[in-house]
Amino acid sequence: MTEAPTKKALICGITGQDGSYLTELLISKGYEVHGVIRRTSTFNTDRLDHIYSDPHEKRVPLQLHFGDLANAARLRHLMELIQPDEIYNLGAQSHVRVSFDQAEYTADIVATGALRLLEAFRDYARESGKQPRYYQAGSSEMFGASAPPQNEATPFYPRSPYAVSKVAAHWYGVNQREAYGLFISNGILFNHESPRRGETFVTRKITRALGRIKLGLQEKLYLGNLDARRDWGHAADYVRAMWMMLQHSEAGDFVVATGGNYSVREFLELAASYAGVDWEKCVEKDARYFRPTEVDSLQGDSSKARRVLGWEPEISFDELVRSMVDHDMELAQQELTLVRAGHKVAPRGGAHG
Ligand code: NAP
Ligand code: F7E
Repeated sequence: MTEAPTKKALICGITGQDGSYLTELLISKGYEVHGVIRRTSTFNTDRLDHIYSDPHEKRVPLQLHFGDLANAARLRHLMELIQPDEIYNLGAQSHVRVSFDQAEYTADIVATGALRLLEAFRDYARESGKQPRYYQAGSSEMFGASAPPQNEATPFYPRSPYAVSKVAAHWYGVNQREAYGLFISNGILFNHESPRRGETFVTRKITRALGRIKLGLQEKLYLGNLDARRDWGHAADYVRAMWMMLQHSEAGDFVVATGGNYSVREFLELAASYAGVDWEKCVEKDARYFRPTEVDSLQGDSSKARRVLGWEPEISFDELVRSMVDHDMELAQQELTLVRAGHKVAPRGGAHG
């Protein structure tokens, strides 16, 4: 019996939260995974270090290539070189607050960058004669001011340069699907978090600070709007939905969400009670973390993904919060050990977090 050829995936945005979980999932399914990484002056592969092996070894399941969504020629070259069966575009300047300060850059990477990758994909599909499949990482931010619950029929009403750029990327994908008959699926994913979440997104900022406050490494946690409401799921569940979209017989657009709806304050209360910290004594408001236009409430209706793909989340909100607090308590413990040994540790929370 002949073995099925190994599937190849190309992931743009592999060093991010979702990129690392998706890589684990694809390798567990026997894929050869290729990732696009940006050249940086310090290592940016922390989230992949546990998966990565020496490229000099024979048949390594993960290979990394320098590239950037700003560089069309390189994206095209990588596609021709790797000949992937599946392409996942997770690359983005993904911070909503930062997108107000760096609107043009955000549009260049999130909107035009998606177009660059899609055009490389179209030409690769045509020239290779293969039928590759493409996933575009869309966001619930595209719904913005549209009232919850939001599903595939809800009008987009973006409220930030990031969200406007994601809407453009979404429609570039739809247009290429219709114009050229390509397999391009858009995920419309609601917020998803994990212990690997970037530290300037609110959930991780909270759990990271609670660990440090509990162990006396930090006194205050500065936050913005505590009344915003989000539908928070776990990233490991959400990358499975991405993969399922590309295994389905037809391409389409899919909302991925838990259906829950909690305020930032509720997340904070739950995390703080689990961590054993009195949050009212240490949390202060800081105007710099408010957005010029806010997205007040997101709650996804993912009945299409559940019905058509058979997807459903496996990790509850409670489990998500606990796993993040546990992880960050452990990190704070490691920092405390360093401090006691006389090392200086950097304060957390960025200028725009
Ligand atoms: P993330 O942690 O911020 O990761 C973003 C990834 O994009 C990183 O690998 C980053 O590389 C890469 N990137 C940034 N600029 C790039 C460029 N110019 N060229 C190529 N790659 C670039 O985001 P995430 O949470 O994993 O989210 C993955 C995708 O889903 C993003 O497109 C995000 O906008 C979207 N999304 C996220 C959520 C969510 O709740 N997490 C929800 C809906 C949609 P560096 O490591 O070098 O910075
Ligand atoms: O903010 C409020 C803030 O930055 C959530 C990205 O992955 O999910 C993410 O975007 C809420 C907002 O995520 C702070 O105003 C209060 O209402 O964690 P966040 P986000 O903006 O929802 C979507 C789906 C994406 O696609 C994005 O890529 O929390 N908030 N105080 C704060 N937010 C931050 N960051 N920091 C604060 O101090």
